[in-house]
Amino acid sequence: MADLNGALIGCGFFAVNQMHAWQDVAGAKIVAICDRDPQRLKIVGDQFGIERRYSDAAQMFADGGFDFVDIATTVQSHRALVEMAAAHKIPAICQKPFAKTLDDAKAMVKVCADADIPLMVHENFRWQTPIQHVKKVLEDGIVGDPFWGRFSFRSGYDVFSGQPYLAESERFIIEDLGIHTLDIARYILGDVTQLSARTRRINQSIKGEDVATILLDHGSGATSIVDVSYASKLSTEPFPETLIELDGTEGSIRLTQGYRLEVNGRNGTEVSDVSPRMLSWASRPWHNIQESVFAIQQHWADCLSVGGETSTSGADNLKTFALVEAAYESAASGQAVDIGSMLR
Ligand code: NAD
Ligand code: 89V
Repeated sequence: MADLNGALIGCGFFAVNQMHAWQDVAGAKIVAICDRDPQRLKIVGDQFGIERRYSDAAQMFADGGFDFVDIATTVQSHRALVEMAAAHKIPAICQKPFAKTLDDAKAMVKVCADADIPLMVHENFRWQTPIQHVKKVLEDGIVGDPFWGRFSFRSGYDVFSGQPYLAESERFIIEDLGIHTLDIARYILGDVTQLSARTRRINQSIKGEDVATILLDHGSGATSIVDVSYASKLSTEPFPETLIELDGTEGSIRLTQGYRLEVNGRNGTEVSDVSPRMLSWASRPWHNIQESVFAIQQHWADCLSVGGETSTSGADNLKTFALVEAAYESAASGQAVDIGSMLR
């Protein structure tokens, strides 16, 4: 079967990972790129040998010649670009955060459903190798039914040098990073019915919150904590590892720093190394994220060629995005927030 041809919009900091990953994906390749910043367009075009270059996404869609679009811009442009893709009936991948508001996200899902095109959110953290291992242990029933969990990302990494816009946003850690951790909590323990959140801003030179603690009630009856921080000064910097604790009716799982997985279950205690692969273009400490970028893009190419909904479809991501909105609402009001009513 011929390769799927893709176009990528937004040639910034993170798109370089996406472009590398597309080179490794079987069955898809990028044939056109777009960025309104001519310098970024040239850097990425030259690095990856892409001849078709656009400063205007509307012009690129009008010219066509591609089977899907990968939207790698920051959130402000997501709705307009997804709507443009739907208008041209082009299947779309959209980076996280999916939208500025839940209402925008719902509208984006609807416009793609109405146009009958697949829409996937580039929510890659659940595709990380260690997270996939945890999911498999649960699915194999080794620890029984999980009734409690903790999903933790605590770091002192300077995320602002690579992504300076993060220091300027009124909403920071929940919208940018907690969104991944909340998605992992949903992926592992199922959908959430209610949550409560508390936030803090420790780093006074940024605008948004950099610490959040979120208590989740899952529909399964499990309870979990999602805690995220960019203000944690640790002896060994764990960025960008998500650490997981799960207690089940028959055992427990601990994913600890250094990609160490300890499973205490029906077969006794087993410890394994679940480190991500170091792809040829990857670099530490980002290799965990970089491998998941390849994995989610391969998943997209596979689903697009044979059909079937992606794991992080737009519709699925509404349920993660609602948790982000709810966390801000709860932190502001001090009250628990019901998730079901937000999704109706
Ligand atoms: P960036 O600012 O470095 O890059 C964005 C690029 O998009 C810029 O070059 C800008 O000129 C271009 N752009 C913006 N609007 C445009 C438009 N309408 N048309 C054409 N070009 C446009 O941002 P970044 O750090 O690369 O982040 C991009 C997205 O990726 C963000 O949503 C961010 O949250 C997400 N991200 C995801 C991960 C992950 O692991 N999933 C990691 C980092 C960043
Ligand atoms: O995923 C992200 O958007 C990134 C990072 C992992 C560094 O938080 O900002």
